[in-house]
Amino acid sequence: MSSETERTVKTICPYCGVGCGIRVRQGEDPGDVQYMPWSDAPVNEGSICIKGGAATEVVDHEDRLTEPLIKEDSEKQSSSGSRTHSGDGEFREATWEEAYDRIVSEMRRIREEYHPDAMGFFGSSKTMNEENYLLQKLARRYGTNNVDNCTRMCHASTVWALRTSLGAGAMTNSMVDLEEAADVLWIQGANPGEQHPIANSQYFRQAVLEGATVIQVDPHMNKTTRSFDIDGTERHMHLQLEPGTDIPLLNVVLKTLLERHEADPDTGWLDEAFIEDRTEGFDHLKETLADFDKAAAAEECGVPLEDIERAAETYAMANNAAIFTGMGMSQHACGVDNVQNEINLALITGNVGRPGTGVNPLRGQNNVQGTCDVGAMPNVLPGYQLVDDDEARESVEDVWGFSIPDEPGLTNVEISHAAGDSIQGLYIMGENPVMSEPDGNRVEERLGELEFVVAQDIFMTETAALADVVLPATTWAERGGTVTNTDRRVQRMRGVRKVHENTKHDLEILMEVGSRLFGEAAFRFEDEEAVFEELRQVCPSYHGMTYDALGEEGIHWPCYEEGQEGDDFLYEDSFDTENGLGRIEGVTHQPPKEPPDEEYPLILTTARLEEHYNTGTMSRRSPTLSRQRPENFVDIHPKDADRYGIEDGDDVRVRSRRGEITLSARVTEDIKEGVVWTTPHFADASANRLTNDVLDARAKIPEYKAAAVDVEVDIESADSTPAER
Ligand SMILES: Nc1nc2c(c(=O)[nH]1)N[C@H]1C(S)=C(S)[C@@H](COP(=O)(O)OP(=O)(O)OC[C@H]3O[C@@H](n4cnc5c(=O)[nH]c(N)nc54)[C@H](O)[C@@H]3O)O[C@H]1N2
Ligand SMILES: Nc1nc2c(c(=O)[nH]1)N[C@H]1C(S)=C(S)[C@@H](COP(=O)(O)OP(=O)(O)OC[C@H]3O[C@@H](n4cnc5c(=O)[nH]c(N)nc54)[C@H](O)[C@@H]3O)O[C@H]1N2
Ligand code: SF4
Ligand SMILES: [Mo]
Repeated sequence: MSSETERTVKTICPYCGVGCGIRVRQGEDPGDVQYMPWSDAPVNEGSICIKGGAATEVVDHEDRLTEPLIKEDSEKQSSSGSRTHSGDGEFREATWEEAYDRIVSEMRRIREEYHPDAMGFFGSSKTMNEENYLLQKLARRYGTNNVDNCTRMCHASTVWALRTSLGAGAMTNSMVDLEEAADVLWIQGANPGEQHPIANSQYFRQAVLEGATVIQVDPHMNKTTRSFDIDGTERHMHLQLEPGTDIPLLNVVLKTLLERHEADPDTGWLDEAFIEDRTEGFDHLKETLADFDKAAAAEECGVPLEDIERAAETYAMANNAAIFTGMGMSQHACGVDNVQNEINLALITGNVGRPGTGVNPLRGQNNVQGTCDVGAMPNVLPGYQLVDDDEARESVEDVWGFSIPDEPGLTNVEISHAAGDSIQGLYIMGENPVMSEPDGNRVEERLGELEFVVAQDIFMTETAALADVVLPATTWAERGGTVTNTDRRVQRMRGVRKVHENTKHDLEILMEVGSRLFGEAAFRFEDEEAVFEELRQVCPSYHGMTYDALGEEGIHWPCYEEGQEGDDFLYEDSFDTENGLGRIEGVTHQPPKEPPDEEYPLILTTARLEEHYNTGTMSRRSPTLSRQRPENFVDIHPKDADRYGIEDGDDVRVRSRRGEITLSARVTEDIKEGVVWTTPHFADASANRLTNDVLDARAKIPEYKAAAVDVEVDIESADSTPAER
């Protein structure tokens, strides 16, 4: 029975970047919020993965933050003039007035006592475009470009390579055109079967059923591998390489194609016309590979040379071949070069600028694409306009009415590392760096050195626990705005009523903080649509979009003029680089920065599970999701397990130079010998207690995918000696 208090809205799943449409129904009780399918949603047409279906479970969770919180001790010390460190003291409930007062006075103090660059701001890819737009505007009005978001830990390297070599830091193609046109899907360092399940089932698997071949390059066997074991088809190859050997593997591919072309120029191993007309740098690639030893490289990758050659031939012979690239490529100290080598492969074979081709990062969070698009990064303003480009900066200043600092700021990991030194205050909206950044022990220690931390979240996270002020935000289901999915589709979210009266929408909080700090003009908006109206003025690729035009289908960017439909694929006639050419550049092997040695003989790599999500703040609280996988585990190869006397299910201690965790062992041939594999989802055995915080020099992304570790049976929790077992 329906009543006036019941409401159903069409919105977007809050988990991954696929951007599936769902409906949310609210009953008479505000906490009664339920998932319902949206059968003609543009991306997923009603299909949903386990997370989408369970998304509403956390909206009315008993752990929700419902009131602002302030740390007592830090409050007292601060009013007495002595400096405190975040993490000290107990929380007490506070009014919003008190919380805002404290934020405004501390942010002012830090600016006066130090410098605007002593504050850092973390945007959130779990929140809307409008909210991140306002957060980065707030940072810049404060006087700093120290603003970043989780893309830094995610696809920063991919974005760097794509932007430099092709023009835009986003998928070159879209899921629809890939499914329709691609005959080879080259999936390297991505596990869409678990991380982008609807993209995998709805688009990739469909392409395979219609004849496409999949080449998967991953050290781990996973649900993606198994999803292409389709009866009667032999169209799946898995190149199970050693972590961190993607450059040599792709160099074997590139060299194979150069050799085939030289021996037989008519077969079309390379696309000579495309190379000639649309690219630069081909000679550099040839020089780089002139003395390259394929057999030695294949050995280093741990993959038979013939398999790599066969994969190369399959890719080159496709009419249309599409590359998908994920964290296995991006999260390395050589992340930019990893992706550059994929770009090299696509360019020399002419696989860009048509449906079913390209280099396609499957973006992670529901709104990581949008958070970057709207400028929540230290080097760019909305629309990827560089902060150090005078003309671009001035055009944004004209709309904003204040000046913007012209030097790029610090990235989020750099901000954490500088905490207590050049950084004294941090405003965190919807991120959990204590668990998500590498070398979590160091991050926790550094953040503890800060004088002032605000955390704006829906739950008390491991990071919020260190804050001086915690602000309770509403969840995705309770508010409206726009998000941008992995294939650049900007879609509207719509909310039902608030579950907890005293929580506030992220946008409302930012408007209030901005207005109190800097006066009403720049930070007061009627609603989220009014923010979007300003956003599209300063973000060229969103310029032609309006809430009305977005409707229920959304629009792919770029959309420069009202009425324009947006593009399914990019670069049909030229690239968005300065000279319009795609940039080829040969790259050489850069092994992981922390190689295994006698003390730490195994390589640890970390990745994700279908049932859990990033730092688990939501998925660990969802009964449906946490039931499937209640705790963390580590995959270890049977031969390694034998050597260490480990049996399946044993508790083991995994140690790196930075920390240790205890978790249960899963003895399995899914992983290569010499490699162990675990996840960052669980607070009590977080992978990031172990990971190495070395960064890619350009994109500043951490090397989450390779660190040296050792394992041992946890004697205390083992109930028998190895001999008895
Ligand atoms: N269920 C679920 N879905 C998610 C998320 C989640 O936490 N859970 N998170 C979202 C986010 S933020 C993101 S960024 C995306 C990430 O989605 P993916 O890019 O798929 O990320 P991962 O699972 O971290 O890593 C992908 C694969 O890289 C492999 N790998 C590890 N080391 C290497 C290597 O050196 N070389 C190669 N070639 N492969 C390697 C891993 O074994 C893994 O299978 O997923 C999004 N979707
Ligand atoms: N070892 C290892 N570590 C990794 C990775 C890896 O592969 N291996 N992957 C990295 C990647 S790709 C990423 S993207 C990062 C993710 O790193 P984070 O972004 O730090 O992780 P999340 O768990 O997604 O944190 C999102 C936060 O937003 C909060 N939140 C949710 N909804 C809302 C809302 O509406 N408003 C507000 N204000 N808050 C909200 C959640 O409760 C949570 O605290 O982790 C990185 N860390
Ligand atoms: S594939 Fe991603 S967006 Fe779609 S339902 Fe699953 S988690 Fe949500
Ligand atoms: Mo991510």
